[in-house]
Amino acid sequence: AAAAEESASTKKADPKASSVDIATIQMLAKAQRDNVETIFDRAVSMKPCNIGEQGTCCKICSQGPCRLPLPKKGIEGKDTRKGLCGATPETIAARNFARMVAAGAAAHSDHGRGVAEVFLTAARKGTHDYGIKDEQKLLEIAPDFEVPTTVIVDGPNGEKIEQMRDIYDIAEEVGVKALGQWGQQDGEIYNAKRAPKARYELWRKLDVVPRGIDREIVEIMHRTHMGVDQDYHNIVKQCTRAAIGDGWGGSMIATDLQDIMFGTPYPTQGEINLGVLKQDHVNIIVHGHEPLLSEMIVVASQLPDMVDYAKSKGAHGIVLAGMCCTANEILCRHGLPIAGNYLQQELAIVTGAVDAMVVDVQCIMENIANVADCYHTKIITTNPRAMIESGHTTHIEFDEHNALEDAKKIVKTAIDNFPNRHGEAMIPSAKEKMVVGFSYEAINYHLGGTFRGSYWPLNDNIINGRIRGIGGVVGCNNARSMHDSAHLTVVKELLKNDVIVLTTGCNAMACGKAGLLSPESAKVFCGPGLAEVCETVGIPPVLHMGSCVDNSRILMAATQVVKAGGLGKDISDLPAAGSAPEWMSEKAISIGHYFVVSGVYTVFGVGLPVTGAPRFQKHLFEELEGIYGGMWDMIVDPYEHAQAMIRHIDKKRAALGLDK
Ligand code: XCC
Repeated sequence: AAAAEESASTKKADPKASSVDIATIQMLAKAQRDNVETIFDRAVSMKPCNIGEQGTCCKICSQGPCRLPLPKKGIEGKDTRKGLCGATPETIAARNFARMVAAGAAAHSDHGRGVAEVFLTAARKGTHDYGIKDEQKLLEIAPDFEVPTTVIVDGPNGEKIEQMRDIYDIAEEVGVKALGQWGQQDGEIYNAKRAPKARYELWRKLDVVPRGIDREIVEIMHRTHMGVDQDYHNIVKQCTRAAIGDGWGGSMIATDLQDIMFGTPYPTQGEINLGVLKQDHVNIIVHGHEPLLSEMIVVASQLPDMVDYAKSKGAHGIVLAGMCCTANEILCRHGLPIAGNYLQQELAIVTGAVDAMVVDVQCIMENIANVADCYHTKIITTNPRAMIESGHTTHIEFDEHNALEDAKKIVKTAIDNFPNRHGEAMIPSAKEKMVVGFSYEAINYHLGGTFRGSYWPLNDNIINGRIRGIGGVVGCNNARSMHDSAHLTVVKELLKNDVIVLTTGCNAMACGKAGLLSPESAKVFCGPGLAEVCETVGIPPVLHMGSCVDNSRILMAATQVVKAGGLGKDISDLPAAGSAPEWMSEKAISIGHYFVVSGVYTVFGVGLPVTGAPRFQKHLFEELEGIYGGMWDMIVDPYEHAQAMIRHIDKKRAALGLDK
């Protein structure tokens, strides 16, 4: 057994078969030369569990785990599989699915809660480090929270005058009401009404408008406890409440309040890939998700005394680069470089050039501590929710009330580590330029105030067929799937067929590395209609809208398209489809579900843990269309995946009477 273990752990991934990204291939080869094991190697040594993959392993009580794989010869006649308590494969798979929605919604929403708390502190002027940067956005969202922006006062002659309220008073009231959305027990979350009227009314009719963000997540945990909800339709209904509470609730509040505090993204230039690191600079990578931390590290790393301190240690300056969604946050707001997406986190350390990797929450692989141990990199954890049990990480807790000072301490720790590099680092030369920062406000602005404006009439171009439809392609990397490959195949196939792509998360980074986020790429990759539109307006054919909580921007963009008119009354009428070709995290499941119940046909790659429960799968993949107008699908082959999206787009075009 020991020998088998030995040989399993010494299996190595083939770098060229692991990624389409040259920097990743080079660093994976270096890791292997350096005898450093990465996720790519473990993926070839460890095979996933077949029953878990099907979604039919139940371990919610201690009488199991009950394992209900599909019989090899398929189901003949009645499906008699059941767990000890009698749970059907449908109940088991639906409960497992629901728990993924709960975890995903919890992750995004807890992020949003943290933002709302800091926002409220800033509104009450309880911190010097955060303030109100985008007043316009605050004024735009205040009415959604039923917060008045003006007040009526008596004029000098007794007449009534309408006056603007103090911006910090408005902010405080918005902050209190936003924060209240988590603990609300009854009624409806405010943002549900932001959806197109038809969608909101459908949700009301179906009784799925979330009462409060936390409540719906807790209720999933209760319903999926042993012996509670045993009807997969009813379990999915609760998934719907929690997922809407994520997309239109916690995530949307996170996006909005971050924009107000740190600025709403507008198109800006940036650079991506491991080539952004510099040999003669202190390199700091901020990795994770919450911009509360990274925004302050941006400020701290640019302070003259910090730069001077770096120089005193022999460096020429400081490079601050991002990884995962933290990267998207600081890229879209400040144009700061991105080192890479999820599967590149270990490899950034393998360069030997990263003096500190600063992490907060989500998508942080535990193995970065082991990899860092082989080089000089300091892993700095910062969030009390996310520590790594290792002798080799440093915890510098980030307290928002003392934000800048904490950030300076973190930057100083990185600088102090610069002289400890083990000789010459090896930094790949690959890096790519990109244009990013397409918030829906930015898109609106570029359209001259409306999607049907004269500058960039998106709706008109969809109606006249130059643009065939809209694809939202988002989500993670997955070590079970060649790094970035499915992302790029899906996106390129959509572009070739005149489908404009909105992107966030690790897909956005894959597109950036492949040059798809530059306006020049339109003439190389797009069909003639889309190329013409992109060239006229000067935009890339793939619009980078931000991080994964910013999928809420895609919901709002879709809503704006509906409201601009000419393409039906609801999101489900639009010639649009969603995709996550390389998903891996539970957050992706919550995102997928809120897109589906917002009316979007949503295709996942890699695999979905529902295949062992055929009736549950049918409910998600077919029956939901009759209820919500959107449904799930899973297609591993990326070409077929894109073709299915295009077929759906064409179906919607036909229903709208276009292309006649
Ligand atoms: Fe997935 Fe969200 Fe993480 Fe990238 S970073 S791996 S969740 S796409 Ni957001």
